Amino acid sequence: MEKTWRWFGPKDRITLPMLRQIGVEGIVTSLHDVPAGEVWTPEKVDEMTNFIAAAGLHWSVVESLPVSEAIKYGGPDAGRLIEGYIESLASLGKAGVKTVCYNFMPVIDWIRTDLAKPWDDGTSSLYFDRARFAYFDCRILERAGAEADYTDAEMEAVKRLDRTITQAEKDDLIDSIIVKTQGFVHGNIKEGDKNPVAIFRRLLSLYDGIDRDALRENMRCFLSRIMPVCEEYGIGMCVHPDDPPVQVLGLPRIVTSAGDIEWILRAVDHPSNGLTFCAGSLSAGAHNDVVEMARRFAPRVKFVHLRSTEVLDNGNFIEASHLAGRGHLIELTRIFEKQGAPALPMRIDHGRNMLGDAEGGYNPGYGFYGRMFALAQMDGVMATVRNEINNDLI
Ligand code: DNO
Repeated sequence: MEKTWRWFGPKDRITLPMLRQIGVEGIVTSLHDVPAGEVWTPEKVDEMTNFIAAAGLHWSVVESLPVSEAIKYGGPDAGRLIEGYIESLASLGKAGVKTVCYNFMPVIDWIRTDLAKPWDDGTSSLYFDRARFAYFDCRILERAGAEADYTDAEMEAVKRLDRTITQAEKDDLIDSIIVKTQGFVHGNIKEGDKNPVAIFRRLLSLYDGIDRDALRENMRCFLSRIMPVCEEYGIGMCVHPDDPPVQVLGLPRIVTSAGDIEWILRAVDHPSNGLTFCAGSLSAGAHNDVVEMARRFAPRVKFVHLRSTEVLDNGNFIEASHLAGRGHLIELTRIFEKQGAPALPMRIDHGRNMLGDAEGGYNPGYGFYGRMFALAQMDGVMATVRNEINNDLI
């Protein structure tokens, strides 16, 4: 696999020369200053390509070229927005940037309730706590019918939390769930937005009446329309699984399981319609056997996110060490290394906060030392696996 790194553009405190020093080979980025839904012009794309090339690296993967909400819920603007998406893909194709990661999650991208859950060793990591999420849904968002989506034990925990939670803790929960994790991934809500809960409620209402089938149809339509430009430039689209891979907040989610992925790959059965194998997202669902899924979908995988989780008995999940947990990254490395050339781009996803990462002002999950540490671990795994392959040991 090619060692890539998610870099947030020229304003990122982690610079390209720093990345070269730690062995990064390719860059994963987006045009973070272009608002979601606007066309990526050839000039803007070239500017980024040249900036990266000047540092002796190359733009390996786009993460993400965001899909506007109206495309997902099938609003009146969908046709025009898909045309714009096609233009952006053409700009990328002309510049030779040919792997494009995107997701099809309605309203909210990845979800965590805690951004710095302490570990015994003094580091911290992201965490998802079902009871705290239920609290947000039932008592802060006050979504109609929300209680029905949670177990009795979870609702008991919500009542207990209600007796002790302070306003500051509520604000922190809102911030973690719908603000801090969203803005930097081209999400709907950004830091500084006034009354994020009200904005969020309005966004949820756009999906009234849109169920899984309707969302699937809109995805099929989107993919069918963009395949010709992908074919023309040899672009591989790779959908990112839903994180966590479950239904949330009454919204349909359609990239949660092997069955969902199979549906997408068959709905538009074209080699350009592929998958981002995010082991972290997939492993957070106890229903997913990540190794089996990697074997099954490997031929259509175009990009790999190396991250692992541990799911607890109550369904909560924590980001595990990259060498442990349900992600089984060592086995995945064997599967993806055996694919041979061209090397699949992989990036370390979400490191632990360590050695000052927590105070570094980084986007949640994207500190420097934690990711560098995990990259070194996985680099060692990759070297070991390549040695096994080259010497016919596996
Ligand atoms: C979070 C990420 C996701 C991912 C997008 C891809 O850390 O894994 O936000 O980048 O969903 O579109």
